Amino acid sequence: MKTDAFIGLGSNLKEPAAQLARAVSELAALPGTTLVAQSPFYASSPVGPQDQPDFVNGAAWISTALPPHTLLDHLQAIEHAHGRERLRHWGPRTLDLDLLVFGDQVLNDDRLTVPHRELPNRDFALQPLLDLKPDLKLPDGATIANLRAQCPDNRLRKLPPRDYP
Ligand code: A4P
Ligand code: MG
Repeated sequence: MKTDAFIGLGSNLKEPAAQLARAVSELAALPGTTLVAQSPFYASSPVGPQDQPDFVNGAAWISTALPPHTLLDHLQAIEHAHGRERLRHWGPRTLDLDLLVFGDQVLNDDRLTVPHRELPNRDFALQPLLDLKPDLKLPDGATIANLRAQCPDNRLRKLPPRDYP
């Protein structure tokens, strides 16, 4: 059985939009997984430390037979392959892949909190989800559209398609 999952993508180092584009192809190539759609990419002001470049953010909708913790292993392996180092909480990074939503599952353990705990506070994650699936709901019934309307504004700027090397 396959589950619809939504992955948030973020980067603010080393040609961020190209990092995201590559990551989408890598997600599409995961075992037991197909890419349903990818969102437009957005430039966004950093949340957290302000002494870092703007981010590029987007999201991918996948359909996967992988269980959530195995999917997280793969997300972390992809981050690692992009040269991701964990230097500073909410600091600059070449690639951040967050499991935003995994079907209607609610997970809370030492490796995974799903839906992602910061999702309601982040327009740069909510807007791409809204682009992908305007009627998407969280397991508690909250609609992405309502969360997006209530969320702090982070100066999102939609990037033209394929605006990367
Ligand atoms: N983890 C728990 N739940 C999840 C989940 N749903 N998806 C655990 C992915 N990982 C999850 O993450 C730390 C641990 O979270 C992982 O080991 C995993 O087991 P990390 O990626 O190693 O560390 P981090 O990214 O520095 O911390 P955190 O809290 O995940 O940061 P965020 O939430 O990813 O935020 N501003 C803009 N404009 N755009 C951004 O994309 N991103 C961040 C990072 C800050 N500011 C930003 C952006
Ligand atoms: Mg993260």
